Amino acid sequence: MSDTPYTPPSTPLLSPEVREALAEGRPVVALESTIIAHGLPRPRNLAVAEELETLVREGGAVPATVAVLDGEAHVGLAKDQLERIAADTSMRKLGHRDLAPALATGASGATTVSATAFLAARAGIRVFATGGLGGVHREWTETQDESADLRLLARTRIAVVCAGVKSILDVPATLQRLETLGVGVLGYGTRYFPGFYLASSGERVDWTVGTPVEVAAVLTAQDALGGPDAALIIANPVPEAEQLDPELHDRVLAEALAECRRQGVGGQAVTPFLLDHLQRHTAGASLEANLAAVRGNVHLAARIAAARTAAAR
Ligand code: PSU
Ligand code: MN
Repeated sequence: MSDTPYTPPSTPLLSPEVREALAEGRPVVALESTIIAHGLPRPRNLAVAEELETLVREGGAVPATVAVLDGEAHVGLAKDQLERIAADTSMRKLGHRDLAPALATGASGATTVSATAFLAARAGIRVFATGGLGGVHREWTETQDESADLRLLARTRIAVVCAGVKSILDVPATLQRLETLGVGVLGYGTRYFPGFYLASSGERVDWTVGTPVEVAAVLTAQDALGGPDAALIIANPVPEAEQLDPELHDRVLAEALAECRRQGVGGQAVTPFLLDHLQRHTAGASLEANLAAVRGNVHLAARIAAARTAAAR
């Protein structure tokens, strides 16, 4: 870094399409990029990234994929920018605490749920779709590994459509932490919290909704209350027909956790390591379940965003 004073860019940069849609009060859905750069194998990741944007459009909203490129935070990517995120193996993984150093040093990276939610909310986007949130890891008592996603969501008013939290985590502990942090959780068409690769984690949720209009009403109520400035999680299960076989899931996950411990993988590398291990040891079946979940979430998020803007008119 040089001695010249740092001049902040007007951040984040909105793509022309996203800027226009927001200015006109049209529905917009934020998408994260870590799943593209670090959660899915190349070259399939690019096809998926493009498919997710198409699904948002089919659901009646404008997609806004978020990433940092050459020190600029982008909300809404052009085709070549999306291609770069998918192809460039040097893309970093950026949580919200990494944004300032990335901007100041001209770095490029994919944004996690925490960085994406932060930038999207700052841009004025109210709905965000992802696969599974980060959370409290199973080894928490030894490592204190808890995803930065949770605390950021505790102070960001955005609706996050997800298939629960990744099943590699301690799900009951994560739900407990969400309660402590005051983050609302709605089951979409279910009384159980989804299990990411599995339709159910076996844990109950307190609130169940059944339509995008009902979700939009909760967002409206949150706005009318003037708070809390916390996220609302819309937990949308993967269809049972597309879930991973639960026995296969439990067996391979146990192996993945043991291997992670044996190799001493830590910090930011833990989540990509576990997801990759599951993919390889289920012959890709975990990948298909992951994708089915993400597709469903993205499509539902678009319908929620559309219902919300329709209600505002
Ligand atoms: N969901 C997926 N695949 C992923 C992730 C989520 O289906 O790769 C990413 C998200 O970006 C999430 C991150 O924010 O994993 C959590 O990483 P960590 O546990 O290091 O905070
Ligand atoms: Mn972590």
